[in-house]
Amino acid sequence: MPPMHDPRPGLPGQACAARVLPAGLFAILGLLAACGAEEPTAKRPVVGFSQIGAESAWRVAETASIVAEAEARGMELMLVDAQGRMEKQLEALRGFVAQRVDAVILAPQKEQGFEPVLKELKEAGIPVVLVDRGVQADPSLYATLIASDFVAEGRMAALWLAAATTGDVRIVELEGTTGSAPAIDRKQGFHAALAAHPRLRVVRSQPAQFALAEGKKQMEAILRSESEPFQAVYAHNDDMALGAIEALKAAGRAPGTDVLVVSIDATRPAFEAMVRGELSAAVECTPLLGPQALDAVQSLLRGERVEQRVVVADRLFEASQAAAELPNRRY
Ligand code: GZL
Repeated sequence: MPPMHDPRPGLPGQACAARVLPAGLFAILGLLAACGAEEPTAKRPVVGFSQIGAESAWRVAETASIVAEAEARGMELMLVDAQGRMEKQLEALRGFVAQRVDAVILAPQKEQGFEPVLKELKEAGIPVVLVDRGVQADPSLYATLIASDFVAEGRMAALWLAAATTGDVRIVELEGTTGSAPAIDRKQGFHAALAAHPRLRVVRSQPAQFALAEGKKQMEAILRSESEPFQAVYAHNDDMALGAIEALKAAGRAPGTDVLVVSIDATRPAFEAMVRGELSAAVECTPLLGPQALDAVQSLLRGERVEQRVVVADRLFEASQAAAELPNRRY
């Protein structure tokens, strides 16, 4: 029986085990023979995935992408959701060491605090693929970082705001999770770009942890306390922007019209807000990192080297493009 070709990348041994086997023992034996008498119980690779939580639509989409891709490639994924608690991520990673998983995918909540456990994973010979956020640690402790360039995202948001406005612009900034790579870098990129546009000035900057409810709460507090009007909101992600939009509307402001709102992620809810004219622009930061993450895992399990840094490309969408683009959105 000619071996069926499995188009999905996989380990040679795994190609057999991951294939969809036709019914009937004979077919299975024939297939195994074609794979060179593979053990019928060829071990599927076990991958530990330490995920931050489900704080935003982006995060939920990232988890779904990685889970779906592991499944499609016949790999066993142990997903541990830390529910936004850093200590639970560290606990999960030490659990992966104890269970001797074959590889780890990590979305690190903050930049600081992961180096000790990354050393333990390295000592255990377990390769680590970082996705979506970086860490302050010796780069030899992880195989690769697959993430967007958050500094560039912040710069794109600032340059768009400069091009979309004239005269003085007072800006309110809603920051992502304190200490996280995207919050640090999106702030840095935005403020560095503003240096060339002194008429644009950030007058308030508040952390809102990438969460819609917190974005709304912080904006309500700012609207109560800010004596002078502001003309723009820069949110480090869509969820906080959408929360701020709710607060602005409740206060009688017209988000997208008398106060421009620019955010990052470009999730489907952001496109829907742009179609409504409430969100002015969104910088895309794709969460669909499953294929690249599992490519890296499979390369590492084959003993191959991988790029230390994979930069995921981003682009900005304006409200005028939203209706045409919305049907294409996959998260
Ligand atoms: C970016 C990611 C950020 C998103 C937020 O890679 O870490 O975390 O921008 C998410 O929506 O909560």
